[in-house]
Amino acid sequence: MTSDVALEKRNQLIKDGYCVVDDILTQDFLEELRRESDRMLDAVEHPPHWKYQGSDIHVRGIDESVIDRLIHWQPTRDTLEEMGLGDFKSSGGFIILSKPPGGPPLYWHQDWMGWNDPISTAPWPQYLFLSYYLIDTSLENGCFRIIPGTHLKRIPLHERLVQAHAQGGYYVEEDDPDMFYDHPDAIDLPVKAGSLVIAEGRVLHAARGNQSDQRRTLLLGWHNRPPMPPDYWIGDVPKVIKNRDPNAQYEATREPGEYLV
Ligand SMILES: O=C(O)CCC(=O)C(=O)O
Ligand SMILES: [Fe+2]
Repeated sequence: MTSDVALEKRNQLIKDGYCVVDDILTQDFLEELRRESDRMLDAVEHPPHWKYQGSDIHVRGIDESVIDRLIHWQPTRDTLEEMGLGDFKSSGGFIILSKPPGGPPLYWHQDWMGWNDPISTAPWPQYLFLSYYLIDTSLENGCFRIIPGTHLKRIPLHERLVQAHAQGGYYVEEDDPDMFYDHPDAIDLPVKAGSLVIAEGRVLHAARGNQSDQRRTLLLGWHNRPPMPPDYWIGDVPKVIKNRDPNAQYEATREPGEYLV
């Protein structure tokens, strides 16, 4: 990746809350990831609360060598480095999210659990998910959706959403008018198999339903960096971050509070 492209991608991630890097996996590794994720998906019962995510299988690198290789995949590490995001570290695993044929859409949500922490105001990325879709995605088979900029700015929809996943999302109705709202600013993000989607944990995102006859599998890994301005940052640093107590404990919450303006 040229330095111009790397900068452009980072700027898009900062402003919109996502960017896409094409062709990051080799065909061989992609096929291996498909085989291995199919094996793991087929080995477990799918409980009813997986309805909206399709599946939610957390796999650690120390337990599955294929996941360990994905965590350390050199083309991705090189890309992060080129983008100035080399200080992001993997949580140590990936989540297999596989929407079966006929699976419903995933509701609007964000995944940041640290909203009590002043670092939530960071105008730079702090908490990212790296997603590898293992087949081409489209409007028909459950592509990713996002409302750009919502990681930094509150919109009316924030007030109308139930918290995601175990915090409430599991139990919403399939026709919930807010959780599945057709927001005018939402964009669809169909991608090619083997592309990498880098996205903000704080941004509002969702996925379309799968109306195809093939499972739509995604491997999603959480990445974090130290709570301080990155080297590349030349903009303002919020006062609450300058004054942040590094030793304080912040009770986890997925509910955006005073730090989302
Ligand atoms: O299925 C997708 O495309 C996104 C999944 C997701 O955002 C989640 O499970 O939190
Ligand atoms: Fe999510």
